Amino acid sequence: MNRQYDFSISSTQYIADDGQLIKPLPNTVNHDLLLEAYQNMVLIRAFDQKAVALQRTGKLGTYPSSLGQEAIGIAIGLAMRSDDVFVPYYRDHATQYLRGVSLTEILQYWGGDERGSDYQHCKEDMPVCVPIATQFCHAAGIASAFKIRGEKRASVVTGGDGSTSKGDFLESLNLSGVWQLPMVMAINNNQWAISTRREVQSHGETLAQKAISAGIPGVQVDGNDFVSLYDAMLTALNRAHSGKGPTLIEAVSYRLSDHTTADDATRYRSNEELKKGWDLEPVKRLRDYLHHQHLWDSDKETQLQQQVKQQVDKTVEEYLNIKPEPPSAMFNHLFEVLPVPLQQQYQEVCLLGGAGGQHRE
Ligand SMILES: Cc1ncc(C[n+]2csc(CCOP(=O)(O)OP(=O)(O)O)c2C)c(N)n1
Repeated sequence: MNRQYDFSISSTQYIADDGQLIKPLPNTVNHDLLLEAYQNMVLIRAFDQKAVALQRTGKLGTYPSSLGQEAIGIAIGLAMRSDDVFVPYYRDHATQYLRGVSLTEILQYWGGDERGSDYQHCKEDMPVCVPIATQFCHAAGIASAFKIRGEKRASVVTGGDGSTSKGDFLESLNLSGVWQLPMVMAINNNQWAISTRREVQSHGETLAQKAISAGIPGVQVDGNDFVSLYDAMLTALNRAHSGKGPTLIEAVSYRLSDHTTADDATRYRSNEELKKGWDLEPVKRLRDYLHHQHLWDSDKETQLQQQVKQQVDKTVEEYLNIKPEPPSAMFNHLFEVLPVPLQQQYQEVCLLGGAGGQHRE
């Protein structure tokens, strides 16, 4: 036998399912950070619940819930530096919010108004990506630009377990290794890609091991444990910022919601499995930990819930008060110069809903 290579994938968890500490907190994490993380996780959960309710009453378009992935979103958002660039997929409301995208903008986007992607802050972050895995190519491009310009910044890109089967993901992963790009790829392995189970998605034991083929570090963390993910993100970002190249992080979580509001997950998964998912969920886990440490109590929780409700209600009011653009606006957001085959459609839409044109014909 010639030369042999041995590989292993590490898997990290600090806070157990019952909120007890398994090992001492890493020195990147303190209690103030955990309180900040918890409060943001509660806010995003309340926002998410309201967004689903808005869709159900016809006031929002199809919406992908982030229920169960709050720890991932908040950890990424808190770990990133403001001059890094975030390249999100469609379940990343939490990170987007921490990056400076307002909750109103998030509702606006999912309400079908492209102005929701014209962020008033964090102008360099990318809009939500709905085509699966294309965002990895965008992130690789952005990271290449940072490298060529000698800027000590990183691109951070997210995707689901399903996205790791796509060529765009694998090509970007490979390129990130060859060019040693300052890039962090965080996979939200929430066990399902619509109705396709994780086991059907890949025969590999982990998704993190895909990093091995690209010659870059790949780690698996408990995606319901804020601490594990935050620490892994900081390590990966430090690597990227100091020119040491990319990292692939697989965060193991569970999608507690339907895939989107257009889906009915009861058609393909059992109640028992969902119940198990709820036993592992991230918000309760961090709250239990904070209780065990005497950092949280029921009065603080009641106060937080009231605060969060007010913030979400205000967001919804703002969103519902936005004057819609005419239907023709969808052409303007896509094209600077309208392609000839679409010109007739544009004229027809203008007749139906009034013009809103900015483009040159
Ligand atoms: C290129 C492309 N193919 C197919 C789809 C349809 N589609 C939307 S979501 C989805 C599953 C994605 O699952 P995963 O990557 O695991 O992310 P999750 O939604 O579970 O967070 C698919 C196939 C799409 N949006 N884009």
